[in-house]
Amino acid sequence: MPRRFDVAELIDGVRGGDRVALARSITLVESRKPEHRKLARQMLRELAGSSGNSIRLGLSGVPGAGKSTFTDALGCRLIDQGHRVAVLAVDPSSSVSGGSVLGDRTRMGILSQSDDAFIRPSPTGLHLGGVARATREAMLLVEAAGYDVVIVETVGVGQSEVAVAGMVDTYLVLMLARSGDQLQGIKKGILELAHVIAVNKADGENAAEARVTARDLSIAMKLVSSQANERRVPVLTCSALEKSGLDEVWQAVLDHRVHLEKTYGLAKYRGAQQVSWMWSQTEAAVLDSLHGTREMRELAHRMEEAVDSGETSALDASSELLRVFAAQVPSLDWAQPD
Ligand SMILES: Nc1nc2c(ncn2[C@@H]2O[C@H](COP(=O)(O)OP(=O)(O)OP(=O)(O)O)[C@@H](O)[C@H]2O)c(=O)[nH]1
Ligand SMILES: [Mg+2]
Repeated sequence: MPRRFDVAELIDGVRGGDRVALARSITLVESRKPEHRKLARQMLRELAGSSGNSIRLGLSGVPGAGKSTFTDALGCRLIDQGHRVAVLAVDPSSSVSGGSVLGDRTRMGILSQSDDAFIRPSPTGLHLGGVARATREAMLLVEAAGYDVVIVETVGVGQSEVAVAGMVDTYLVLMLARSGDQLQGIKKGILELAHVIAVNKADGENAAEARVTARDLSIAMKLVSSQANERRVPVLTCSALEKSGLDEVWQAVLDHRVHLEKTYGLAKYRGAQQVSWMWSQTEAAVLDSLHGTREMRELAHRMEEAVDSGETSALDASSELLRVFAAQVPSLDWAQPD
């Protein structure tokens, strides 16, 4: 891979829908190198006016729920309707596994061959904060390249779902019939993020059970809902394999957008997401810096021991940490928050 990035060339390429330039511009936003971060910011600033014009859909579900199969089937359908579809992934474990979305490109075999689809696996070698940041920025790039549906896929475990919910307009959760994880999911708060739920694999012998699960989930979702007059989260069934129920799921996604627009406003919703993104980036940077220098780490170690042994009070130690940190602030480099 060449080391140098020509921002002007990348911007032209992205605007012109050139896939190689788009892929390369995403590689640039995935880089943590300070000089690359500077270039990435410059590129994103210049492309800001061209992004935002897409339906941003989050998709999650436990491994094997059928996310890739679903994305393939839905994506092809949307392309037939004239859309251009980008698929991104947030999978912090992919640095270990090697990237599941890339790994199962075969499951998106049809979509990956379309000129109107762009599939990008989760970046590797970054922790969740870095993956989330890179994916957000990649979303802006694919939008600037003219993709008007962006599907951000994530596995149904842990914090990555919260990160994805914070960057999309509509959050779709794929479930399995009788997987026994429905109520657990609710407890974990995963379903609280959902705007649309679909019980997948509603085919063959499984169809009846999927319908029962959907009904049970629908009842359970009413309990999750905190206000009586809140929008009811639709719980549908579909089969990604047989391509049934997909139009209904997509319609529910569009209905949610209409609801969002009417009640809150899409622009305001995205604005609020940006505000919390601003804070999470700022806070993460401060926290990183707090532990970022050798002097701070050594002081932290000493303070921990002193507090632990009762020699110093927690409050005094905290004041000391802050005093030394504050003295370092003017010389810190904040350019690289993750
Ligand atoms: N019967 C049936 N099988 C399905 C359906 N959708 C997916 N599958 C199968 O379920 C298995 C897992 O599907 P994937 O699409 O890879 O699931 P995934 O959620 O992307 O899985 P991970 O990438 O591992 O998280 C595959 O063998 C699919 O063929 C469906 O609607 N019906
Ligand atoms: Mg998959």
